[in-house]
Amino acid sequence: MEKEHKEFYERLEQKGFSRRDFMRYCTFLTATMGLSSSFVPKVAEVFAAPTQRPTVIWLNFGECTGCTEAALRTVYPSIDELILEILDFAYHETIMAAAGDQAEEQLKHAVEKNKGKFICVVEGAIATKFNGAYGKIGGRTFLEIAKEVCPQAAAVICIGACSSFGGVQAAAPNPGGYKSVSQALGIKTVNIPGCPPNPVNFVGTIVNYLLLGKLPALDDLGRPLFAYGKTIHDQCPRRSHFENEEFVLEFCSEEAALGYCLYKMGCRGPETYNNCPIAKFNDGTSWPVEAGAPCIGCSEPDFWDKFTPFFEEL
Ligand code: FSX
Ligand code: SF4
Ligand code: F3S
Repeated sequence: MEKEHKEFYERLEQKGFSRRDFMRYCTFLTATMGLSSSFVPKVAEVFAAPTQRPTVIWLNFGECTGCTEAALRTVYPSIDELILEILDFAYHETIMAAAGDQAEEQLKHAVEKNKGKFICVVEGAIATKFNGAYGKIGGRTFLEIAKEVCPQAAAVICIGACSSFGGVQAAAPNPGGYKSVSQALGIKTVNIPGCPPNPVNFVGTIVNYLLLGKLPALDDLGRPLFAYGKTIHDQCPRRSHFENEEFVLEFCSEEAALGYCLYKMGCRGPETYNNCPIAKFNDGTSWPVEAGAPCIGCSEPDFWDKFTPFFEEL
């Protein structure tokens, strides 16, 4: 165990993170997961001395790879890369060395070898019209690949708005008949929506699974309650301005500089469930409303259709 710890901290240092940065991250992660601070050492152990590293098969369908970028590269090197310490990636198009036929072989082999045990992470929506012709990899449709891989997994985790709810591909007029994974396959999935989602909510879901042996509690849209249990509006630091009817009516105005409420600039915080005000992005740097942009509701189903035109009060 001691040796493992030492090697872990050495690897961390090579990436530019001190033991202290790591403990800070574990404290933040534990709080985000809604666990008491007594869990911090246990959460640290999950990374520093993993007793299991579940196999992950990560599928990319109709999407922009923003979810992968958010999870692995926001600030390079990112502390979110710690996910690589606790998961064994058997297939991930962006980070694996194999390409072409070799990659396809790798996928087939990984599914066969880990049947019923692997975690399937899906990024992107699935085209369903015209036999799925709107999205193919290696000559096979997204739908074919998903049908072959997802039902064999121990759990299917949808990362991002696209796999969770369809995302921009499924926005009207949706010529390809794009659907979320659960709609396209008729299965239950754990959904981590956002465009892109906050990596900490993905990492929290995985750590919950490794630490407590189960997936976190979900809302009726499949979203972990620890992250999506409250609206943006209920956690927003600008909320008192909303109550006082102090609104920004124009970007770059005096009211904007004063940090007034963005409701009249189209903020969908009241309709949107997510933990952005608390978790923030890029290692806690900021989040849309803090940066002066209204929330566009990126973690809600059909937000492209439901919440556009953006930047206008509905
Ligand atoms: Fe979708 Fe992921 Fe939006 Fe992009 O890949 S959630 S388009 S930010 O990033 O799937
Ligand atoms: Fe609510 Fe948005 Fe105003 Fe914040 S900025 S208080 S989320 S309406
Ligand atoms: Fe998305 Fe709104 Fe958060 S736009 S990133 S849910 S503040």
